[in-house]
Amino acid sequence: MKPTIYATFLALAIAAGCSGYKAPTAVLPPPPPAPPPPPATFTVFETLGDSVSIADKLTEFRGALGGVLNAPNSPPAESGRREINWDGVPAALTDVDTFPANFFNVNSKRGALYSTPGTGLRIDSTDFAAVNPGLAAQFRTFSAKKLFMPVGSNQVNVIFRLAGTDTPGLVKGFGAVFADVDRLGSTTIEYFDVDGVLLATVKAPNHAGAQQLSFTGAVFEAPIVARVRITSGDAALTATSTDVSAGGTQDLVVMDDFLYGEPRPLGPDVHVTVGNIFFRSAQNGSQNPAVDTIAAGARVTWTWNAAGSHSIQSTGIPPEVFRNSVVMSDAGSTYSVRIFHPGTYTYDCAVHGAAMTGRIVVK
Ligand SMILES: [Cu+2]
Repeated sequence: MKPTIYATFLALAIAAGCSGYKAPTAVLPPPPPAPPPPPATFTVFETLGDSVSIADKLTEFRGALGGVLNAPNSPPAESGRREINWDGVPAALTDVDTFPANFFNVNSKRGALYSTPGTGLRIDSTDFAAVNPGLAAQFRTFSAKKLFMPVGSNQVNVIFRLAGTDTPGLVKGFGAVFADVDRLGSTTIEYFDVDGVLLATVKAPNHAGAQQLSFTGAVFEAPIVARVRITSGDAALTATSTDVSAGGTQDLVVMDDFLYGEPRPLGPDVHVTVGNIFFRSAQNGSQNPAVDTIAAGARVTWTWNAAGSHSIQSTGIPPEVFRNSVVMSDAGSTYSVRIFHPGTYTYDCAVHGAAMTGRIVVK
């Protein structure tokens, strides 16, 4: 009867252990292992071909961004998308290395601002033959006839504003058409949240030889992208660069159309008080459970207001989980998370369990 013997020994061991037991005064239970925060989920759209054959994928991408094209200079909208094809840029700002970084939020209001580690931005009507005659046959256009490229760099950042304003915006997705991607990985779009945390990286599909077009883009579940960083090929264009398809060593790539979600404002942060022994919403006073609703990508901050040791412990089922805090006991301690994936996120305190509960609803 092995199980019985086992149980007897166990009972004796517990009894022996408890006989000299004294309640610890300062030792707290170790925090449970933190579950991984839910990844921001997204859908990738990509295709390779000529200006006719890639069009269907762009139509699909537009649908995922939200159908309606909001016209240049129209006020911020609640949904839909914006597009930039460069072709309407005035002649005075074309074929120069000084294209204004704020043109598409000031001159033509579409909520996009650019920056580059290089020395400028260029809208080119010559397929970049004006920069380097050797490139005359290198790049095709998707929408004739202007193309885009930073000057002195292969990288450009796009940050977003509510169209025509200085208010930071977040987009649901972003995609771009690239000309002449020869090498997989030479051309990428990286997506960052409002804190600069990388949410996703997509690689433009490549071809070998023929001067084709590539499209790649990602659409998220909600507007959570504050910045994209585009790496367009291996190197900046120079007067002497030669593409890998023409005997050079570097994959030279330029950009045509940009498509992105309508920039939306970041949802307000919410605050929860951590008391002894309760969680209380600062928004609506609800308590045990404290119940708060946030927009995807917004931040929840818990602030300790009293004595006692408490923690924030996510108690949901993946993917409705977030990273736990450690146990803290000083008044004024804070803990924050951003949650990107819509859903309902329950939590309690690792010290007090079901006596302290809360819930975050992410829309
Ligand atoms: Cu507690």
